[in-house]
Amino acid sequence: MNELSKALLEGKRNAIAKALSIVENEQEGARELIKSIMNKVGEARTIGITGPAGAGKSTLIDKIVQEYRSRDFKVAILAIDPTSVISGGAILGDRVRMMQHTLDENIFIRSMASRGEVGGISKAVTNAIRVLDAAGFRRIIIESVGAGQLDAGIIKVADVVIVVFNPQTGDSVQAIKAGLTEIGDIYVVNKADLDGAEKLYYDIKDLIVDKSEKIVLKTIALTGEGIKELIDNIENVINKKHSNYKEVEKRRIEMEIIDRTERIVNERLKRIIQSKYGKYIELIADGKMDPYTVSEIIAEEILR
Ligand SMILES: Nc1nc2c(ncn2[C@@H]2O[C@H](COP(=O)(O)OP(=O)(O)O)[C@@H](O)[C@H]2O)c(=O)[nH]1
Ligand SMILES: [Mg+2]
Repeated sequence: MNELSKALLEGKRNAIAKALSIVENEQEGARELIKSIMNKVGEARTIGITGPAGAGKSTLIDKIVQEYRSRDFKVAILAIDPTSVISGGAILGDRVRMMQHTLDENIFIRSMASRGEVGGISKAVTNAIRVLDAAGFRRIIIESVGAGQLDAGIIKVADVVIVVFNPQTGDSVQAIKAGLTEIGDIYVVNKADLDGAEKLYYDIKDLIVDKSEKIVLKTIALTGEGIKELIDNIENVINKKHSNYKEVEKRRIEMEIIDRTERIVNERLKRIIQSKYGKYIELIADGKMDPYTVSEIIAEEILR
């Protein structure tokens, strides 16, 4: 085990930051790092928070972090920036930003650029979670804006998914469009202090798919109202999944391995076809063979 892994396991902040950069950019050393911490992970649980911009996710996360700290959890936040241009600070709530500058060793905040690539970001987030897990963080909050496909990739790595709405912007209609009513374990109608919150609450209850398992709550992130109940519900979901957590984890690892293997194989495949199968390409171009047959022949030969 090298210096970096050691310092990471001790929870040293600069080591955490460095390790996150390495895995985020798949830099040299990423493999060694992950390899050296794989037997030190498995305790952290992840909470994905998504929903339209302006719903109050960052404000809510400020309060969630405070509540978790009062329950003595080490908490980390990964803020996924879908545009990748805004700096990290801009998408985080004020309180969290302030907390980052306090000396609380038990809070760690990081923003990650998504670069608009679904596979890339889920891989980076998966490894970032491992890094934070190894550093001793037990709850990891992932904030991302509810933006369709990209979001779905991020959500797959979360143990609990929270979808946040607010009554100001006709969220219920937007929610269906973005598929947000399918992915949550917990739905939060935030800004319950504003007009329309009650109506939105019932709308969401109607809209969500698979109602039996779903929880709908109201919060006022500004004042912290409803936060304790929210955390209680998050912990309930975590405990329910906990009994067969290994199975949950195995399914995720399976997806991760398929994704990584696919990439390696695709790269090789391209080169093999370009170097070895030019004759078939010509035959197709000359109208002497068809692409279906050629692809099957090539696949048979390569996989044999
Ligand atoms: N009235 C009211 N405003 C809120 C509440 N929660 C957040 N806001 C405000 O909504 C705006 C967007 O909040 P933010 O947390 O940045 O939303 P995000 O884009 O989902 O992260 C900010 O001006 C917040 O102060 C709430 O419970 N009630
Ligand atoms: Mg935000």
